[in-house]
Amino acid sequence: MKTQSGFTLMEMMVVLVIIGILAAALFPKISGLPAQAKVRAAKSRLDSISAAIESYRTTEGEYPTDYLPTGLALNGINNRSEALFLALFDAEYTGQRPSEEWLVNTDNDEATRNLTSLGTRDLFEIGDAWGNPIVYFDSLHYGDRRVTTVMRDIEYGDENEVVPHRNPKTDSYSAPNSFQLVSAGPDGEFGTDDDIYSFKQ
Ligand SMILES: [Ca+2]
Ligand SMILES: [Ca+2]
Repeated sequence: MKTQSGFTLMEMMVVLVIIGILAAALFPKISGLPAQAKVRAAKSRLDSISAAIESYRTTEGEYPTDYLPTGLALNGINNRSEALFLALFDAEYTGQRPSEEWLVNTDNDEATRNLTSLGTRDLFEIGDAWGNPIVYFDSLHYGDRRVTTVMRDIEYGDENEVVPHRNPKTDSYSAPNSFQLVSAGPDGEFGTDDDIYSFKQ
């Protein structure tokens, strides 16, 4: 009886050790990065996408358009983010690209045909560190209407509108001759103080 009980205890200890090892291995992924580190990661992601956009300009002679091609099934949401995705993942484009792991599709839409090198019709957005679409503004269209975005953690149809950033002192557009990338930041909402930009405000 005593031997039986001791053996069970040892089994339990072995199981606990295994659980401990698994927990240690999985913990960083479960807990995620601390908030500050995540903001830094988000900024460096914007830098990386900016570099890809500059690479596109070098290769193609102009910045990617933030207009979707005509003839796609359009839902009017995430358009400018999706246009950037289509440009940088175009099968013909040979320059620098953002990581495929950053792609999200918060409005779950598809193009009427396959337009990218990925072999799928998904109209992806390039997501920020919190899985929300990064909004892209081509300076040619700053004056055009605002863009509507669906955020990851809110119900479909609960829209978040974004406009290009302006210098609060001069009221002129920031990055007037290039482009703007905007992440909604940790709060997942555009137009608040924690928004992250690809340029100096
Ligand atoms: Ca989409
Ligand atoms: Ca925000």
